[in-house]
Amino acid sequence: MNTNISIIGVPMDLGADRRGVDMGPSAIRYAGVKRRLESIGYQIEDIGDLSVPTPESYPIIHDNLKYLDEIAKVNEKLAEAVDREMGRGRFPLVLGGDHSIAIGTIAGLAKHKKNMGVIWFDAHGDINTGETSPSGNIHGMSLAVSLGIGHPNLIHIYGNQAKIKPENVVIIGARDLDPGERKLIKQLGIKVYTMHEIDRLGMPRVMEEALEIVSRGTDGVHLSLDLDGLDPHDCPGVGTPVIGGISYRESHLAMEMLAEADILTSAEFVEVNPILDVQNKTAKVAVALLCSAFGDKLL
Ligand code: 4U7
Ligand code: MN
Ligand code: MN
Ligand code: MN
Repeated sequence: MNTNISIIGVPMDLGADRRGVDMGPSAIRYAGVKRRLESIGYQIEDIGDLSVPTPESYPIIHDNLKYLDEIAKVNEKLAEAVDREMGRGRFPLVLGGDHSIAIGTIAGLAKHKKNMGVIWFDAHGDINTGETSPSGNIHGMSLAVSLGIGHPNLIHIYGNQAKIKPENVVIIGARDLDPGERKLIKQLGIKVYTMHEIDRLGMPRVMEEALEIVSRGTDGVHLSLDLDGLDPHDCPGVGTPVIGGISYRESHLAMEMLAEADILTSAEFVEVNPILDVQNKTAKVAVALLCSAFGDKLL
């Protein structure tokens, strides 16, 4: 594993309805991300937060793609930052912010990785488009956009169209998929481990299969971890909680198996909402998971 990590904060909340995820990067820093990663042997450079416009200062122009232009601009800047840190030979660790920032993260990574594997850890598929989305919130569209499906202003961010391929993507933890998302997932043949598969096969088997899929023929693996993939009991501080999620232990096991496979080349932790949280619990879980993903073993 690359031991030089660059932290990039993105206080984005234009992609989600509930305000509060803009404080996510700050909450994760407060939970000790730098200190904890340093204590297990990593060199951390925190490049700070990108600037994100305040929703109150902008009108909503497209009801089915809220804050489209502002989100596109921030993601262009994020892509640039990720590209630059990758170019410096560093591991980009992006802290959100709502999940619309995956658009910029993945676009930046795509400059270096032409056949990247992606683990999308989430209660949701985030594979809506302006046409299928029930909310118009772009944080529910970022996987579709990265696959080259969606509004032209989003899919053309930092390079043309598809940044990743459906056969290199696995979704883990899904339990709230909209009708349009189900259709697209089937059409593209994306491998989804819903809560049903996790209950049935168990997390060890799910991760063995998932790791095989994302590492087969790929030139890197990106982890896009939405904290709402976990059960709201363990992670109450998320914008769109869905009951019946992945447990604290199962999620740690998943991260530990990922660390053992030693394939991770970038990661983002998103959707931490301190306003809805209880004593920064969700940010603390994010940091604990991060340490497991980076190979922390207690003994
Ligand atoms: B998140 C939703 F309708 N699917 O599109 C939508 F249920 O990044 C939720 O995973 C999206 O938190 C959640 O608005 C996006 C909804
Ligand atoms: Mn989600
Ligand atoms: Mn998400
Ligand atoms: Mn969410």
